[in-house]
Amino acid sequence: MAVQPIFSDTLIPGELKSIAQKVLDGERISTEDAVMLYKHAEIDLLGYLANYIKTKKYGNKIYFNRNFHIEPTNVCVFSCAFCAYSKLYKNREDGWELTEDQMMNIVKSYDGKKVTEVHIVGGVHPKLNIEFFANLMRKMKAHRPDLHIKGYTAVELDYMFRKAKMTNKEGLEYLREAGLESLPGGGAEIFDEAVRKEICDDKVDSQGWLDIHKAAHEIGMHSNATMLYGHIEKYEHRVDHMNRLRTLQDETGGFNTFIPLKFRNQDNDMSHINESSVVDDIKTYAIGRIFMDNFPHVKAYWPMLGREKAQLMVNYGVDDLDGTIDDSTKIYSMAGSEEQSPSLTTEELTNLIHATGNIAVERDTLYNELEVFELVP
Ligand code: V47
Ligand code: SF4
Repeated sequence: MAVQPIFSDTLIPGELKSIAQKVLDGERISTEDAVMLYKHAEIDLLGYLANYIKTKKYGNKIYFNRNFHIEPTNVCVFSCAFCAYSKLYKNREDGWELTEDQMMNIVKSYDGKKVTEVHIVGGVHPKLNIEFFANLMRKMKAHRPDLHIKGYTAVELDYMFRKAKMTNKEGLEYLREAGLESLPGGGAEIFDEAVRKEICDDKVDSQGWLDIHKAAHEIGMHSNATMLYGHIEKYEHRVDHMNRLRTLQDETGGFNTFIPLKFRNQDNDMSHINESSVVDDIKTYAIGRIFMDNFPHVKAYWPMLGREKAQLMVNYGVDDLDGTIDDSTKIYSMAGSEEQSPSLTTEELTNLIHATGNIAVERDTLYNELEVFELVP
């Protein structure tokens, strides 16, 4: 049954009203519509629409998982202008390269703990090859078969596969045999070629990123997709980025989650650029939910956004806050996030969700529901 128009002309100009009606009728909005929403819609309207979609899908559930990160190294052959993480940036001293034993000790430190996912992500070290990471994952799986390995951005994979002279499919199948189960969404940044040239010229290009995710989906692996926003890009570039992802998702259906990543400006070559306002953050999450109609989930990654803004985004279409993290990532603290030691116990994370008036639901990486934490009146 079609939803009746609820917006009066006096409150909302005609063009916005017809976009809003499309959303309420479950129709896809165009790229022009999305730019129009960015430029002219109030956040109240965006919140209403994004939450309408979110609530229709998931009611008042907000998902989280119990996870930790392993960051094998911050040595990186690339030189993204926004990166505060790479050791090679201005020859900073505080670099690390973890050995296989050190990484296995991290995994072992979770023995007996209820974590379901390890997220492996790091710099692109010239000496660490596909064989190294395959051996590492074999050992992890032998030690803890139930731990889902979500690992390696398309940037890391592209470099590994080229060095190993493997096609994307061959490389992914090889890593899957070793234990890799899904791909994180990093490295997408902004697909527009001119913007990409300015901010991360030397790593995998936009088509290369999309090709790796497509190859993963074709062999049955799921993945996520990020968008780094709030730097030199324009609204049109964000919409183009989302459109390239939406188009691939129409073809493969392999993406789980869209994750807008707010650019943080500390200690990198783009520090002169102001960070986005909270209004812009809200618009980006809400329009992400509205435009990406074939993406099941929209995630506010709290270590980057900060826990209070992540709570706010739950009212703007977000249904997932990622995980407990356990102080195991440095990417955002080094770039200036207010979360300097990101770690939440399950109780803290469920309390944070309950405080927004929603039910907290623990999920695994593929969004199977594991436990429901009801609101206590
Ligand atoms: O690709 C780097 C971003 C990403 C900065 O798939 C920055 O579940 C903001 O993709 N300001 C890597 N962002 C992390 C990532 C991720 C994180 C959490 C969950 C998932 C998932 C994926 O971090 C990079 C880049 O876009 N990044 N520097 C910065 N200064
Ligand atoms: Fe390397 Fe990733 Fe930093 Fe780019 S964002 S320099 S690929 S660690």
